[in-house]
Amino acid sequence: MKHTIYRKILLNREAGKKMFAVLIDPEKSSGRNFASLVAALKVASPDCIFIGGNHQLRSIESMIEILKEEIPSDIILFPDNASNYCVNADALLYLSMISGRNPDYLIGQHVQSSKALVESDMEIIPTAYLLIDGGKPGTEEYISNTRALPRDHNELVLSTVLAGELLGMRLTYLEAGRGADLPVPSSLISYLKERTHSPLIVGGGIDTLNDLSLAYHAGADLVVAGTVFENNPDKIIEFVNMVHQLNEQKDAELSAVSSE
Ligand code: 1GP
Repeated sequence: MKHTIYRKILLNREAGKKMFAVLIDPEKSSGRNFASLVAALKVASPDCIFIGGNHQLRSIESMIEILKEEIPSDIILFPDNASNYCVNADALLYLSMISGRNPDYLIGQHVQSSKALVESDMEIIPTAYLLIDGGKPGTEEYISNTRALPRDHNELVLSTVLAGELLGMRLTYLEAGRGADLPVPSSLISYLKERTHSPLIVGGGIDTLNDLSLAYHAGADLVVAGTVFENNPDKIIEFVNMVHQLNEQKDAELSAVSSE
């Protein structure tokens, strides 16, 4: 089993470097939309592209082929159900929705896809997926038939993340929901950062550079954004530049410390 991308995430976290992913929903990114998305991604490539959607998708194979040819980002599948994957991506987040109690999203979907995934060449990354109340009922709740965790109950979220870690999940994904009104609170991110070990992915409702900066400063290792780019792909460039700036600052701090 490969661990290349997971290792990259760990190494970046150890070096204090932040990572950024653009979420592409294939249903909303066809034709001209996709072409302008690719054009922006070529100017400023994020660390990863997440491919995911809430519904049954058309074939995403050719979309992945184009992305792989055009940009250097890792292509990671972020599937919403067992049949929602194709094997030419670099990795797949093997999500277990541990914020909910729907067995289908805890293990059922996994049993359906496990054999094919083991036979594929993709890196499979066991990921604890937690829906956090994003200020409005999200599609994720509706589709999974689960309820999001309250955004102000830090201890409950912590117990859930720790349970995921004890079960062997390598990454923790805090999801406020696609197009959420409110991103995951930075106070919750920092609370978890101090008390957990797995790299933290944060997504949902991150629409501004300020949202992005708050998530990183609170302790997010990898931030995911999608909706904000749907009508304005050029914004990707601003977001990626900001991550580069933060990482350059970190490098400068480290070299200042080592030359003391
Ligand atoms: C990824 O669902 C999010 O975790 C993406 O949310 O579309 O609101 O950026 P947005």
